Amino acid sequence: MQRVVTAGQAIVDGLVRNEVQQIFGIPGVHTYSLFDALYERREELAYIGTRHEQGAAYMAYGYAKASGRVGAYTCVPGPGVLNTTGALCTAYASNAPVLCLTSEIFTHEIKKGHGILHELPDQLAILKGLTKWSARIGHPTEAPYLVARAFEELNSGRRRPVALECPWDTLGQRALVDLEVSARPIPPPAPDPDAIEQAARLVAGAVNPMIMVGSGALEAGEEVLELAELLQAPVTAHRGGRGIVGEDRAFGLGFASAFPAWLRTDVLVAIGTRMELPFIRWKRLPPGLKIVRVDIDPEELPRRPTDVGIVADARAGTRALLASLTGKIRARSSRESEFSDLKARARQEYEGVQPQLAYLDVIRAVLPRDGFFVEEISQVGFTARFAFPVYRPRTYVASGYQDNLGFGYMTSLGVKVANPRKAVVSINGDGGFMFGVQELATAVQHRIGSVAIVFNNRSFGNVLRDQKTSFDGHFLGESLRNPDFIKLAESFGAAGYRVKTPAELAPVLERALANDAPALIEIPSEPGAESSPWPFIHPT
Ligand SMILES: Cc1ncc(C[n+]2csc(CCOP(=O)(O)OP(=O)(O)O)c2C)c(N)n1
Ligand SMILES: [Mg+2]
Repeated sequence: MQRVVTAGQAIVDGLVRNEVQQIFGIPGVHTYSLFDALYERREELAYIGTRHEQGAAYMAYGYAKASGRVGAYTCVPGPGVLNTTGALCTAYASNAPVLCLTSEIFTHEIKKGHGILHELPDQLAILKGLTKWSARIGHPTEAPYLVARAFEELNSGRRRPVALECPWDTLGQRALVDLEVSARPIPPPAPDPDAIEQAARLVAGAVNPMIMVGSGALEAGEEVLELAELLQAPVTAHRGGRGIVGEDRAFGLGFASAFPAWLRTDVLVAIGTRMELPFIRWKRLPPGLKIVRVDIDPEELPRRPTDVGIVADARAGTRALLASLTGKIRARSSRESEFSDLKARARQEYEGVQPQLAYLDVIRAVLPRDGFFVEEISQVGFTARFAFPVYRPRTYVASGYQDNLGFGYMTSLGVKVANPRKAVVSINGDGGFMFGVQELATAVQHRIGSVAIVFNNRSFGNVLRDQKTSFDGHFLGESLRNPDFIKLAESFGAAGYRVKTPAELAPVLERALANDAPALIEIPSEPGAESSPWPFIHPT
């Protein structure tokens, strides 16, 4: 179908064709033609305006992480797009399909250095350095092809963010454009039969196998569980893979529970994971360990020692491994009671991580099984990684290896937009929450009922502990003088609650979730009062 349209209209048409239903953003003079096109298609593609570009990008990130659908945002070039770089590197770090849509200065001004509004020396180079793929749309006729290409990148292989920029003049330029261009993602490679055979032989001979999953295995829950049952192997995950096998099931183990089993592991089956746990957190490999990996990204495999690497989609690769194991493996006796002992022992060991654990227990008890939990870089967040059981894939939202303070509240709004009927809780430190506090206004304006719990210890608590224990109490930059969080929430039009004990939290959280409206629950405490979660993340 050929029509005379602006590049802005062609881009928006491409988004709609690729089933984008939601976009977050902030407009500006460079993107007016894009916004006019969004206005035309507002029934098909909903728009949520945020109070800072980082909010838009984190909401797109949360939307993508929680749903598996593409999370899209738009912003002006220069400072606008730079404001989103923290979220872009987070999406890159956690394999989230995020689309950044921005503009550029006038085409004839690019790289001239005249000092034009929002000019950067080389914006496209910055975008390319932060994404899987980025391109400039130089003419309206290119728009459908480059939008399709963006979706090919978003939906092929390892899912990571992409960016498109279209100069101010081009966005409003009209041309006869062929709009009917479909994205054709590259199909994943079929698992190599020789590699599968080799892997199956290793796995069949394992006495103490372990399965580790990352966000690459989010869609492979059924296959992973089947493999776990066949091998009687524990399944563990660090962040992105949590809930693929529910941690309330016999085979799903939080990483603190899995650690003692790790020390005896002879074959690791790692599916869709960089293996951060063994190589960066646990920092030791059991003697004689063999590693079998399934990963869609061929560049990922050589980064770590790998005995058998299978380049495949997690589902197809695991399915092929299962098929090859039939006949090679005899029924194994149940190890379920061993796994529940491991869980009970770990729980006993980390019982002392207080008061974080007591609060997390309450949140777990109140949050429905399919509710979402958005962590933060905080005392409660670190504890949650091993002590907050996750039951379903995608319901535990983290920031991947960036661990970037402040992502949580803004991300939780995107999670809620993608799942309007599900409960969404974000747990924030007082420090991290203030990174995105302005998005309380977005939550109220657009009725996004995510509940923010703010643990207010009047400090960057983690910094405080490190300066106390490792730098002789040379405190600098750790202490925070905060606003009154209740008044703050209320001034935005959100509900504000203050609770002082885990017991008080339960009814308040229940109420806040039942109201399904923006809410902030402050939990005050004294600086430095939390016990350290770190021994369970980096065990010695
Ligand atoms: C973007 C970014 N800036 C700074 C840091 C360093 N950092 C890690 S934890 C932390 C303190 C967090 O304080 P708060 O949110 O109040 O949580 P608490 O540790 O007090 O529970 C800081 C500053 C970071 N991880 N990311
Ligand atoms: Mg704090």
